[in-house]
Amino acid sequence: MENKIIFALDVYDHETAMDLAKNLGDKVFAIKINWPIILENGIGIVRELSKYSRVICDFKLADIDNTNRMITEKARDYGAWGIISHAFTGFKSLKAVVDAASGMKVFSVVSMSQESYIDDVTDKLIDISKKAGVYGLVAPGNRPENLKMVKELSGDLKIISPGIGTQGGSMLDALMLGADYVIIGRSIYQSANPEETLNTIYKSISK
Ligand code: O7M
Repeated sequence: MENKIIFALDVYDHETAMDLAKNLGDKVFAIKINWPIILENGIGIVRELSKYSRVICDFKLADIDNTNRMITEKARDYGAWGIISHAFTGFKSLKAVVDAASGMKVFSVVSMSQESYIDDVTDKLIDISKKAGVYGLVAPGNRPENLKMVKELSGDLKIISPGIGTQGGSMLDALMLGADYVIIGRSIYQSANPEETLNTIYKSISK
């Protein structure tokens, strides 16, 4: 059960980030970074982290097509493996991400780990995600009904699931319900020994 974890590296500090990446990078499927680390360190951190793992830029793009395109091109130029976009801004915006990605994997958010207004339109968001040609969907690992519904409608798209550990979801349940990878942040990087925590998680899952 190796490499089913996407590690959410939501820290500010450069040294902490690089240490975590060096120690855990080859034991996870990818490292996901979000605005906190980029705002502190700049976009160059994508290239630095890419030495240790695939890097997914979780920018949750939610703008018009042109702005989405410009941001996607930057992530690609700095070596990101994947990028995450919202889908609720519509087909044109999402398609702009897919078109600009050229080789990067695009994931779209169709359901969140906390209740939100997109809950009402998850089926439509999956539909436009398919039409736009994304590689995968983001659906919550801590809301089984939502994840189940996304799995039923997802076809052959990959599913990545946050909400595990600190937010209450179980990795095993999420994988059983159809997640291809789970996204885990705090319960790893806030633990006393992140490497050991990761090993313990993998051991408990493989049983
Ligand atoms: O394990 P955590 O709770 O410390 O971190 C979860 C990560 O997943 C964190 O980076 C969030 O921004 C992200 N996330 C959610 O928690 N909920 C969502 O609905 C969606 C995401 C996400 O990754 O979207 C791509």
